[in-house]
Amino acid sequence: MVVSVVILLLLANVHFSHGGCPEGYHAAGHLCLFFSEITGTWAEANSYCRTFSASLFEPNSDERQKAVVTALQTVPAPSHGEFFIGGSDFFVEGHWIWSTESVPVTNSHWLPGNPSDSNIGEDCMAVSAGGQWNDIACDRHLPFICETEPWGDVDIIG
Ligand SMILES: [Ca+2]
Ligand SMILES: [Ca+2]
Repeated sequence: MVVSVVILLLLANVHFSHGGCPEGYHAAGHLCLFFSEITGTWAEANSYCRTFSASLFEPNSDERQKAVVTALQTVPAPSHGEFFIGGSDFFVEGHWIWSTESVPVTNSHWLPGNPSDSNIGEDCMAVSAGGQWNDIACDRHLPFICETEPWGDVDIIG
Protein backbone atom coordinates (compact mmCIF):
# COMPACT_ATOMS: atom_id res chain seq x y z
CA MET A 1 0.00 0.00 0.00
CA VAL A 2 2.76 2.43 0.98
CA VAL A 3 4.69 1.45 -2.11
CA SER A 4 1.68 2.02 -4.37
CA VAL A 5 1.09 5.47 -2.87
CA VAL A 6 4.73 6.38 -3.48
CA ILE A 7 4.45 5.17 -7.05
CA LEU A 8 1.26 7.20 -7.53
CA LEU A 9 3.00 10.29 -6.18
CA LEU A 10 5.96 9.73 -8.47
CA LEU A 11 3.60 9.38 -11.41
CA ALA A 12 1.85 12.54 -10.28
CA ASN A 13 5.14 14.43 -10.34
CA VAL A 14 6.12 13.15 -13.73
CA HIS A 15 2.84 13.33 -15.61
CA PHE A 16 0.67 15.93 -13.91
CA SER A 17 0.98 19.66 -13.83
CA HIS A 18 -1.19 22.72 -14.48
CA GLY A 19 -3.58 22.44 -11.52
CA GLY A 20 -3.53 18.66 -11.41
CA CYS A 21 -4.14 18.29 -15.14
CA PRO A 22 -2.12 16.11 -17.51
CA GLU A 23 0.56 17.79 -19.59
CA GLY A 24 -0.96 19.80 -22.41
CA TYR A 25 -4.34 20.22 -20.71
CA HIS A 26 -5.85 23.46 -19.40
CA ALA A 27 -7.26 23.50 -15.88
CA ALA A 28 -10.84 24.74 -16.32
CA GLY A 29 -13.02 24.74 -13.21
CA HIS A 30 -13.20 21.12 -12.05
CA LEU A 31 -12.08 19.88 -15.45
CA CYS A 32 -8.98 19.45 -17.54
CA LEU A 33 -9.52 20.44 -21.16
CA PHE A 34 -7.28 19.61 -24.12
CA PHE A 35 -7.57 21.77 -27.23
CA SER A 36 -6.17 19.85 -30.19
CA GLU A 37 -4.04 21.44 -32.85
CA ILE A 38 -4.60 18.50 -35.19
CA THR A 39 -7.91 18.10 -36.98
CA GLY A 40 -10.08 15.08 -37.62
CA THR A 41 -13.63 13.96 -38.27
CA TRP A 42 -15.91 13.77 -35.26
CA ALA A 43 -15.34 9.99 -35.03
CA GLU A 44 -11.57 10.41 -35.25
CA ALA A 45 -11.69 13.10 -32.58
CA ASN A 46 -13.73 10.79 -30.34
CA SER A 47 -11.19 7.95 -30.77
CA TYR A 48 -8.26 10.26 -30.19
CA CYS A 49 -9.61 11.46 -26.84
CA ARG A 50 -10.37 7.88 -25.75
CA THR A 51 -6.85 6.77 -26.66
CA PHE A 52 -5.65 9.17 -23.98
CA SER A 53 -8.24 8.03 -21.40
CA ALA A 54 -10.24 11.18 -22.01
CA SER A 55 -13.48 11.88 -23.86
CA LEU A 56 -14.82 14.55 -26.17
CA PHE A 57 -15.81 17.51 -24.03
CA GLU A 58 -19.49 17.66 -23.04
CA PRO A 59 -20.71 21.09 -21.86
CA ASN A 60 -23.75 19.50 -20.21
CA SER A 61 -24.11 21.99 -17.35
CA ASP A 62 -23.83 25.74 -16.85
CA GLU A 63 -20.62 25.18 -14.90
CA ARG A 64 -19.04 23.21 -17.75
CA GLN A 65 -20.23 25.71 -20.33
CA LYS A 66 -18.68 28.56 -18.33
CA ALA A 67 -15.45 26.56 -17.99
CA VAL A 68 -15.06 26.15 -21.74
CA VAL A 69 -15.97 29.78 -22.49
CA THR A 70 -13.25 30.89 -20.07
CA ALA A 71 -10.69 28.41 -21.40
CA LEU A 72 -11.42 29.39 -25.02
CA GLN A 73 -10.28 32.91 -24.18
CA THR A 74 -6.79 31.57 -23.48
CA VAL A 75 -6.29 29.34 -26.53
CA PRO A 76 -5.66 30.53 -30.08
CA ALA A 77 -8.84 30.51 -32.17
CA PRO A 78 -8.67 27.57 -34.62
CA SER A 79 -8.33 28.48 -38.28
CA HIS A 80 -11.51 26.46 -38.88
CA GLY A 81 -13.31 28.61 -36.32
CA GLU A 82 -14.76 25.70 -34.34
CA PHE A 83 -13.83 22.64 -32.26
CA PHE A 84 -15.72 19.34 -32.25
CA ILE A 85 -17.29 18.45 -28.88
CA GLY A 86 -19.21 15.40 -27.67
CA GLY A 87 -22.81 15.92 -28.83
CA SER A 88 -24.55 14.38 -31.83
CA ASP A 89 -27.95 13.69 -33.39
CA PHE A 90 -26.77 11.05 -35.85
CA PHE A 91 -29.00 8.30 -34.41
CA VAL A 92 -32.26 10.24 -34.52
CA GLU A 93 -32.36 13.53 -36.40
CA GLY A 94 -33.08 16.41 -34.04
CA HIS A 95 -32.59 14.27 -30.91
CA TRP A 96 -29.27 15.53 -29.53
CA ILE A 97 -27.39 13.32 -27.09
CA TRP A 98 -24.12 13.55 -25.17
CA SER A 99 -22.19 10.62 -26.53
CA THR A 100 -20.44 9.25 -23.42
CA GLU A 101 -23.65 8.30 -21.58
CA SER A 102 -26.08 8.63 -24.51
CA VAL A 103 -28.18 11.07 -22.47
CA PRO A 104 -30.31 13.83 -24.02
CA VAL A 105 -28.87 17.32 -24.34
CA THR A 106 -31.13 19.41 -22.11
CA ASN A 107 -29.22 22.69 -21.95
CA SER A 108 -28.83 25.01 -24.93
CA HIS A 109 -26.03 27.29 -26.05
CA TRP A 110 -26.67 27.04 -29.79
CA LEU A 111 -25.64 29.79 -32.15
CA PRO A 112 -28.73 31.63 -33.41
CA GLY A 113 -30.37 29.63 -36.21
CA ASN A 114 -28.83 26.34 -35.08
CA PRO A 115 -29.03 23.41 -34.99
CA SER A 116 -29.66 23.94 -38.71
CA ASP A 117 -29.01 20.45 -40.19
CA SER A 118 -27.87 22.32 -43.30
CA ASN A 119 -27.09 20.87 -46.73
CA ILE A 120 -27.03 17.06 -46.62
CA GLY A 121 -27.24 17.10 -42.83
CA GLU A 122 -25.28 18.24 -39.82
CA ASP A 123 -25.26 15.71 -37.00
CA CYS A 124 -22.21 16.52 -34.88
CA MET A 125 -21.68 19.29 -32.34
CA ALA A 126 -18.93 21.88 -32.48
CA VAL A 127 -18.23 24.90 -30.32
CA SER A 128 -17.26 28.29 -31.71
CA ALA A 129 -14.37 30.34 -30.35
CA GLY A 130 -17.00 32.35 -28.48
CA GLY A 131 -18.40 29.22 -26.81
CA GLN A 132 -21.66 28.85 -28.73
CA TRP A 133 -22.62 25.54 -30.29
CA ASN A 134 -23.09 24.72 -33.97
CA ASP A 135 -24.21 21.52 -35.64
CA ILE A 136 -21.80 20.57 -38.39
CA ALA A 137 -21.25 17.64 -40.75
CA CYS A 138 -19.52 14.79 -38.86
CA ASP A 139 -17.03 14.17 -41.69
CA ARG A 140 -15.67 17.70 -41.68
CA HIS A 141 -12.14 17.99 -40.29
CA LEU A 142 -11.96 20.18 -37.21
CA PRO A 143 -9.77 20.49 -34.16
CA PHE A 144 -11.51 19.20 -31.04
CA ILE A 145 -11.68 19.40 -27.25
CA CYS A 146 -11.01 16.42 -24.95
CA GLU A 147 -11.85 16.43 -21.25
CA THR A 148 -10.52 14.51 -18.29
CA GLU A 149 -10.59 14.95 -14.53
CA PRO A 150 -7.87 16.70 -12.53
CA TRP A 151 -5.59 14.50 -10.48
CA GLY A 152 -7.00 15.80 -7.17
CA ASP A 153 -10.55 14.81 -8.14
CA VAL A 154 -9.66 11.19 -8.84
CA ASP A 155 -10.71 8.88 -6.02
CA ILE A 156 -7.84 6.85 -4.71
CA ILE A 157 -9.16 3.47 -3.65
CA GLY A 158 -6.91 1.57 -1.30
CA1 LIG B 1 -28.81 16.80 -37.57
CA1 LIG C 1 -25.25 24.32 -38.30
